[in-house]
Amino acid sequence: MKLYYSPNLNPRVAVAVARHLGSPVDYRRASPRHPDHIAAFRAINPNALVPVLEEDDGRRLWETDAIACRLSALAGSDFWRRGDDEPEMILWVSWAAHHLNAAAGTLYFERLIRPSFSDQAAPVAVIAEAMANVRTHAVTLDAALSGRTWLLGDALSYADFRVGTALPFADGAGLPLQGLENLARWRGQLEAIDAWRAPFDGLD
Ligand SMILES: N[C@@H](CCC(=O)N[C@@H](CS)C(=O)NCC(=O)O)C(=O)O
Repeated sequence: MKLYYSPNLNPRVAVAVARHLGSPVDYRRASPRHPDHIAAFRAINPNALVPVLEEDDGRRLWETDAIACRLSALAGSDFWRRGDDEPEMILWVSWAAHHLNAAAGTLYFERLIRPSFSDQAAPVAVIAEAMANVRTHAVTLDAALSGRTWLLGDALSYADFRVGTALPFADGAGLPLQGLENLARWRGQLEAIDAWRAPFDGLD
């Protein structure tokens, strides 16, 4: 089973999930958007993006959430919750995609990725809107974490990894997280997990 990845936002989460679960994957570093690779990579993922999980029977999954769901099932783990806790986990996975990570992803792109291929300054209005949105969603997250160890209560779940997607890049992307104590405490808990803090250790 192969996991195609790059060091960026979403594949970082997929690699962290595989490491956390001890999944028996062969990690394959990829540059799907490189002009020399994009056409060939579209045969692996028509979106030319990573992560992609390729199973030994040739089945492929793209999308970080689908990969986390599959790896958790293969590991026999409840990291991807089933049963009564599943709707609340999906709440956070969906909220992260549509709200927090959408806004944080804009800052990640404009401040960390754009400078690697363009010397044009990031658009001021885009940055201002993303900053305001990240702050709003970070305050929501901080309040939700009050009195809870992890997002679903006492035990870590995929919701924590998915909502935390942008946190490893928070300093470089300038995410406005100041003064949010519950969020800071939870971020520290994530950082204490080897698979989260250093998912690429020992990989190319
Ligand atoms: N919705 C997809 C997004 C995947 C995506 O945007 N991947 C980006 C990195 S964050 C990518 O492959 N960029 C090219 C690269 O990293 O080389 C997911 O959640 O997995």
